[in-house]
Amino acid sequence: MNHSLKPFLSTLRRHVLATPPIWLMRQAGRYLPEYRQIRQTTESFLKCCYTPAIASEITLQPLRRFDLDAAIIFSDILVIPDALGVKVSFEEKLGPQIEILSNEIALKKLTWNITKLNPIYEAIELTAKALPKNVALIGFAGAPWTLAAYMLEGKSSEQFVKARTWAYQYPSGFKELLGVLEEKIVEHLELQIKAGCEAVQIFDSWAGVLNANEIYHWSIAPLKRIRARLKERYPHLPVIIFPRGAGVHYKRYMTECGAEAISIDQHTNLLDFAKQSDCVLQGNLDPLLLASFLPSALQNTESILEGMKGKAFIFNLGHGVLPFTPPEHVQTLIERVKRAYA
Ligand code: 1CP
Repeated sequence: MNHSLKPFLSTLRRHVLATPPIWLMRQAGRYLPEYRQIRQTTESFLKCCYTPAIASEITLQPLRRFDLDAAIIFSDILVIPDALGVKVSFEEKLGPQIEILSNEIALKKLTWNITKLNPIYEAIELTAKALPKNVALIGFAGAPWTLAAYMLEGKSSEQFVKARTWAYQYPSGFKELLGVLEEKIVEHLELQIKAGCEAVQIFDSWAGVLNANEIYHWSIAPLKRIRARLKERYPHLPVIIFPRGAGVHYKRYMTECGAEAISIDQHTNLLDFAKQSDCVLQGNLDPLLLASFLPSALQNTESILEGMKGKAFIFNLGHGVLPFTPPEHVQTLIERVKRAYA
């Protein structure tokens, strides 16, 4: 075993460590008062993402408080539509607002301005230099379906009815859109890796709204192609996929996509899944328990730790840290995981 590897990266190579590494999706963000303060004094959320010193500072904030094994660069999945010339804004309470691609003609008008994303790569370079030596840096992107869903719906939605309907109304346009996004995602991930990211995670946050046929063609197959393409240039760089809400289809992601690890949401039974899994798993404490009732969160944590003992496993939540989570709860959770099998 390579003892110089950071614990998070070692686990991604399937080494079983005495203590599982831990990081949390959305570990930087609104539950931290120091983040809220920067947001108040910066004109917009995107301005935070596109100012290297600010994005790097926000990425590092949770590491100053907590003993985490990885940092995820502070950015957003919607920077790709933004660099495609689509209007994207983030409104307090409403969440992201995206200019809708009305039809196939609008698709032809997309232009790709990768230079818009340069500040993100600069933020990665700054952060890589400043990280504690045992902490790994994660880059990320949204998956084609999740990005298409926002671009066709214009905002968040429970079922993404408009987006799915568009896909059937304009099948060739939809296929073309997924293809364009696939290209741009690969390019964005490669540039993040080049800038210093040591692993990448691909978020298919809305995989769960798709039916069995759609989930294969719109989510599993594109993720498989993206993973294969990253391997051509960066054969040893680990990829984590997060098909949130994939339920019974999780297994298929695991066997078909070729990713090193799969992140499991809180609706899937992690311990059952682990019995039939042969890749590294990440997850899956319910973020609501962490926010609302620490004793139950710790109980859930105990059973995860017990069930995943002896496996290559990364502790995380089933989805992002909720904005109303007390930072002390996060502190207690991390301390508990750090003495997992003591
Ligand atoms: O006003 C604010 O401060 C904006 C809140 C916020 C933050 C802190 C948004 C808007 N994005 C982010 C950062 C972010 N987004 C990170 C980096 C921080 C970290 O993880 O520590 C990451 C990895 C994301 C990824 C992201 N953005 C996803 C995938 C993960 C997931 O939550 O499923 C998605 C779906 C988005 C879209 C988005 N951006 C912002 C919000 C509130 C949302 C979700 C809206 C929705 O529910 O549809």
